[in-house]
Amino acid sequence: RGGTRDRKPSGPNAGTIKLLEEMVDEHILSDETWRVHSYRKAVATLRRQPKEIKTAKEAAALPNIGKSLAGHIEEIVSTGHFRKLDEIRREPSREALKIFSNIYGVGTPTARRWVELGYRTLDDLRTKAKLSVNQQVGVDRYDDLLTRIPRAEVKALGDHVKDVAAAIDSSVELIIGGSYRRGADTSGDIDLLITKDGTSETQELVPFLDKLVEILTKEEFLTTALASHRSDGGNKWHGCCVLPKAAFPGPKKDYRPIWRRIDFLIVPQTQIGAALIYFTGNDLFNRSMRLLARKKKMKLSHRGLYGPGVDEGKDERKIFEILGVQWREPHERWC
Ligand code: DCP
Ligand code: MG
Ligand code: MN
Repeated sequence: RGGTRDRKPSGPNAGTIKLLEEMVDEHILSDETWRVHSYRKAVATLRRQPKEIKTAKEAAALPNIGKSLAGHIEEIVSTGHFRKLDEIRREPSREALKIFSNIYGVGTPTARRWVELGYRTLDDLRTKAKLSVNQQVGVDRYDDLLTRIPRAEVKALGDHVKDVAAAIDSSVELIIGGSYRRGADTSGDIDLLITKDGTSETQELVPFLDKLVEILTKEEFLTTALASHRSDGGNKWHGCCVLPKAAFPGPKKDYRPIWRRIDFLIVPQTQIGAALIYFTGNDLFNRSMRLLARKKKMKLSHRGLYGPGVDEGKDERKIFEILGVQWREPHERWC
């Protein structure tokens, strides 16, 4: 979201790549899927070039760069500008489309519909639009939910939940997954996996999750629950939380009560290995692991790895082994 990238542009073509990637974001907003793909492929090619690509001719000779894109590359290098990008950005209502599509729980189709209905500001949405519960939170907490969470705060939030959890049931284990487990400096949200020794059914952990949410809500750590469209059978809880001032990992004068997105996921111990793989990601890494499983006539899900004579959910390392993939530490799973 918000045009975040895996890697900052670098190398001899960094300037060109930066503008092409900005155009990718504009094409995503306009739903120009085909252009999104062709620009991304061109960027990947440019990243691999050891020298600066200056002319359309040079560019067109490279793989995955067509004639018109090659022309744009020459324009960017020779003028420092990308006219088509400037034009798109000057379109009236472009700004509104950008703001709306950055709202938590709002996709580009909804953003576009609102723009077509004549809405231009968050205030327009507050007063005129029909908002779902999630969208209401997204609008009310627009800035909070767009702010990345520093690693130290993810840890502090996780530690707080762990303290409360231990008071309910000391044998329950909580693991922070997602981008935090991959070692990210900042995260978009907090993904907490909850498991317990000796459990084999999700149901066994439901009362614990209920209790945890109840207490954390009562003490106003959890500020709202959010509806989810991809929850299967009450094993997940989505919502927002706020770090208590006492737990703030910096000078207290810098403390602001910022709403953060938090996800809880209960996992029986028999599935924790597969769940850890899934909820550590990233999504591209997951996709390639699932693809590999299918190639080997197996099926990998967040519950386990299954196939003829194969049924492994508990052990993360064993799943790698059975798939024949060399073990990768979580911080090596960015793709
Ligand atoms: N995931 C996935 N496919 C999706 C969504 C999620 O495989 N479409 C998996 C991989 C993610 C994990 O779930 O790493 C957690 O999802 P998040 O959306 O929280 O993503 P991250 O934690 O990786 O990044 P962020 O820092 O933005 O939260
Ligand atoms: Mg996350
Ligand atoms: Mn998440």
